[in-house]
Amino acid sequence: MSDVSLEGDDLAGAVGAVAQRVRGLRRIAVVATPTLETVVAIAGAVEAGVTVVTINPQAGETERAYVLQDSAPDLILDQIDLTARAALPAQPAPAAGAADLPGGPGGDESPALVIYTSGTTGPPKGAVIPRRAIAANIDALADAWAWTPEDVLGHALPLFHVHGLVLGTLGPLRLGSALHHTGRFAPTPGGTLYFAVPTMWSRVPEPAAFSSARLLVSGSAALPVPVFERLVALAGQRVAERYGLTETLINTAARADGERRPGLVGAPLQGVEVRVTGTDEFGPVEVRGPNVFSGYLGNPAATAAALAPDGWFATGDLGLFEPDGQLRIVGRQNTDLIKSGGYKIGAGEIENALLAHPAVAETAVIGVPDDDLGQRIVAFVVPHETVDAAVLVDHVATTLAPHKRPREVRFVTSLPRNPLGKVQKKLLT
Ligand code: MCA
Ligand code: AMP
Repeated sequence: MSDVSLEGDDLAGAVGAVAQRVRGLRRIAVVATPTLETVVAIAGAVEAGVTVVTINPQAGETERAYVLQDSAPDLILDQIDLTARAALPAQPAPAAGAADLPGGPGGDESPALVIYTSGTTGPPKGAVIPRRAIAANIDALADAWAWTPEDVLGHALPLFHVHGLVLGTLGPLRLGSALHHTGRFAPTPGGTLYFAVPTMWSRVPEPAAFSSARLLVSGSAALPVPVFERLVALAGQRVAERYGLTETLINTAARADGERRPGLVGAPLQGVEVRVTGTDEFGPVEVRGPNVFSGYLGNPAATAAALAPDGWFATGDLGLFEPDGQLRIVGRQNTDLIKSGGYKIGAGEIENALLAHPAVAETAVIGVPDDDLGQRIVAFVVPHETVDAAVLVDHVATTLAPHKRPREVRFVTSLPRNPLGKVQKKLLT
């Protein structure tokens, strides 16, 4: 891919042109390829107060159809070509009733983004992220990381999730710093600040190339201690970890001017409350603050299950506070949520996809520890008929998305079940 860039008045002009075209719409879906077009399209919609539903450009038919049906956008921007203005409506329809979303267009409580995130069972849920959460979170991160317009941020993150979109794109746009999206993760000329998931930090071939950066940040999954230490030894850099969720954006972060210790994800950001409940040494982590989402789109039951009326959000993570006030994440309450390469993937969603294949009689999906991905997806399958593992892997990759595909399929004659017939995943190895 050749280098393309946009800055200053040209950037503002392109964003303003999109804003003008979409203003008045209720929500649009953007197929968020990692391109400048996506940045301009999303920024334009945000400027116009139009909600953006992000779609993974690699989403398969089933996943994409589900997201579009669930979110019912007024317009889908796919393969956006900014020169082809025909892709955008000349006179957008007036806003339809947005009864399912709180707040008026452009107001602080109004929804800026709907980002789909996996649950343990069934299809993903659309997390509704209001404008105030994005603004508050970026400003709190600017404080934690001394992030200024002089920074040059480098990353290679996908643009349909919080990490690459809210932190990695809206962050520089709000704070006025440069962003270099590098395609594949690599150092960039003048780079002062880098964001990446642990898999990317672990794969860096020449860590020394990052030695001139001001701050390296890792998040979306736990950074293994050996990866932290390798960057200390070979780049002279202590990576700053931060901890977040799609529903809460970022909750805690190691500070640029603070101690950065391996295995710790820092202290709560400005304005964010974090508590560990229960009486054990570690317990469920809960979060409250302006960073917390409004709810799941059209799913009040799921919202009520996670977000209490007094504003505390149950993250599903288990953690403890160290004596110095930094949080340590020690695991998750539900092992049916898998983190692979920084993506959250629900075991149930993959099981449902596999069960839709005619050769699959029964299946159980688990995450197993993996040096490269953190966890890798393994599917245990009881087949009806002979089938190649590769066919099933491809089936998941093409109906859902490639990152949700099992990295391994193990054929078995039966699944271990308890007397009530529930699969005992702990016995699967
Ligand atoms: C492989 N490929 C396939 C198949 N096999 N395509 C179709 N069918 C198949 N059977 C393709 C893939 O699409 C990909 O293509 C290429 O082969 C390599 O695949 P894969 O091995 O999956 O990719 P990878 O190199 O292992 O990716 C590792 C990665 C990626 C780059 C670290 O996992 C990644 O981008 N992770 C970021 C996740 C993230 O942003 N999470 C933030 C969530 P191609 O090369 O063309 O793509 S937000 C969050 O968690 C909270 C808020 C937080 O705290 O941040
Ligand atoms: P997602 O829903 O994709 O936004 O993933 C959120 C989950 O990622 C959290 O609930 C955590 O389990 C995990 N996570 C994010 N950042 C970290 C981190 N620095 N250390 C450990 N786990 C993390």
